[in-house]
Amino acid sequence: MAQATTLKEQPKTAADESQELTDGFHLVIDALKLNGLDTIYGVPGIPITDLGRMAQAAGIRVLSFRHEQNAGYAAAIAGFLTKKPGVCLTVSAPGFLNGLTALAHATTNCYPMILISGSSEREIVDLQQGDYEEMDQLAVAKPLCKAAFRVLHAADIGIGVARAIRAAVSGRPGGVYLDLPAKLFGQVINADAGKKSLVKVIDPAPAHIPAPDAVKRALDVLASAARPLIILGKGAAYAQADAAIKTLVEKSGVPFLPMSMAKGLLPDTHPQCAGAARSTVLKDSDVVLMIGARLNWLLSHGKGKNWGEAPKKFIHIDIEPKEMDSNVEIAAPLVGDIGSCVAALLEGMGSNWPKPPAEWTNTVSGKREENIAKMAPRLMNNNSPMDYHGALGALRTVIKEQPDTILVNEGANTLDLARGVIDIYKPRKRLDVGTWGVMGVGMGQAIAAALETGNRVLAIEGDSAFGFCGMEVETICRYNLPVCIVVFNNGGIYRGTDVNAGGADPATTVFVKGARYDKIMEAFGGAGVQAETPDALKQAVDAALASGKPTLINAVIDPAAGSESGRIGNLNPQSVLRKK
Ligand SMILES: Cc1ncc(C[n+]2csc(CCOP(=O)(O)OP(=O)(O)O)c2C)c(N)n1
Ligand SMILES: [Mg+2]
Repeated sequence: MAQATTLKEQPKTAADESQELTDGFHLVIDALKLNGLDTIYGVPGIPITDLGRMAQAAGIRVLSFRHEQNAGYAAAIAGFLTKKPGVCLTVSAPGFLNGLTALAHATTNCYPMILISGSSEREIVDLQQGDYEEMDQLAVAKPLCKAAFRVLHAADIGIGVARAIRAAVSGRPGGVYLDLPAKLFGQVINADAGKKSLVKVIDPAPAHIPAPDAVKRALDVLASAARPLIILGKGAAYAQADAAIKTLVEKSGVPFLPMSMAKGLLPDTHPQCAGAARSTVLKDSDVVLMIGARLNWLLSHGKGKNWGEAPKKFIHIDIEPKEMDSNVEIAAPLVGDIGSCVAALLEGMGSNWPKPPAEWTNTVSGKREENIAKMAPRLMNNNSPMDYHGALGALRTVIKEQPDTILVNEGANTLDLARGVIDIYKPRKRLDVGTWGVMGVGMGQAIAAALETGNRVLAIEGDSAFGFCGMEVETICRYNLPVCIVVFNNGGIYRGTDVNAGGADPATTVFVKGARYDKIMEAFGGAGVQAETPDALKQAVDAALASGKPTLINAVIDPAAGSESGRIGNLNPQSVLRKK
């Protein structure tokens, strides 16, 4: 390892130094650039303010947020959208902790992300002598991410960044922590040695080719099905194997059910889409091919009453072997990357793969048409104040007319109902709360989506959800991003009608009545609109998307329209002592 020293120990002239020396700041920037990491989301402060400035000067896009958590969510979703690790940069202790929720969220959702955080003096931190923002950040991060590294010598920055990148994107992607102590940035080494120390990560996410006998087993199980089903998860969306997945679904003729963020891999209006017949296909299918979806709580763990009495056989495609049998027996595990697995299945299917029995596919499409017809009139109401269906009916038309728009969505009723109502037509055009159902991802995701794709963004936000990240409207205005936010303002969490049973304080789930979220956007030079009917809402969103100007629409929703916890009220524990 090259000897690292500080600048003042070098008996050289300034001219010599600038020609021959480099330092920790520049090596971090060079290492990121060498690996194509050209965007940083973060919040400046000691010890990383100059790193951000220098990175910006070196041509890296450095987006400054108002809170690290939002910067972290931006980095996480940038990872999902690009298959490159999204980078979040934070200051020590409190900034680091603010970013950590997003890192854990990235890991849970299998998004590649690197949280780079400055940290305080190791010697003082480890002796617990009370340094500025003292914290053993590496130890704190470790259990919450896929991998965690610390770099102590400038000559190791290249390797440290390379390890972080490979850990984030290879195998099952996830969050990686990279700890850079303040002292590292000023460490000086010979520029030539510095250059040689950088590592370009070759083939950061190597293909995992599935074993031929596993492919054959999977196809045998699929061929044996009378009532097959394909479930597409957000892993399938992440894989960017869109054409192969579409071919597999269409060639097999099997009904498919997209998980929330897999919507649009094939259009929700595709004749094989079983989104509107979810309960039927879960209950009555006999063979289920899972592609990049996990049998976690979102799929009732693959058992119980939602899955019906009929015995199931699962074929499971996942890059992580440990995922197999996590909840139920997997009849045909297919371990590999999704692109390789789908390609292998397609090859094995040959050219005349039999379609599933018409009795099954007709049952599924019959149910789907019935449910769509049932919902249709509710989506066309023009009530004021609006209910969810009226407002979402208008927004559904917006996405139908402008399917390249990226939809960001969070809330409870605002999330669950929008997921069902709004059809998505293209891959990776719906971004939401993910596996944890976390509130506050909206603005970070909207910012990263606009930045990474150049597309228009429509963020549909519950008023509570928006409150977790609302200050980033300033960020949206500052970078002049084409983001239109619609706040579904029902005056509360789930509903705005709750009453405190014990005193004068407001109930725990209600907010200020008649709040004007649109004024927040106006404060920073964006457009603010109050919309009281679905027609007015549609008009305002159309105008916002046409102008590309940051816009916030306060959509007035009937406070009594929602239900407790949206669609997952059953998860609330109940007191046996309280009659509801
Ligand atoms: C970080 C975090 N904190 C708290 C929650 C609990 N929670 C679930 S949904 C929700 C807000 C729902 O209200 P809103 O966004 O206004 O949607 P609505 O149902 O009113 O349309 C909250 C606080 C959560 N999911 N994530
Ligand atoms: Mg609400």
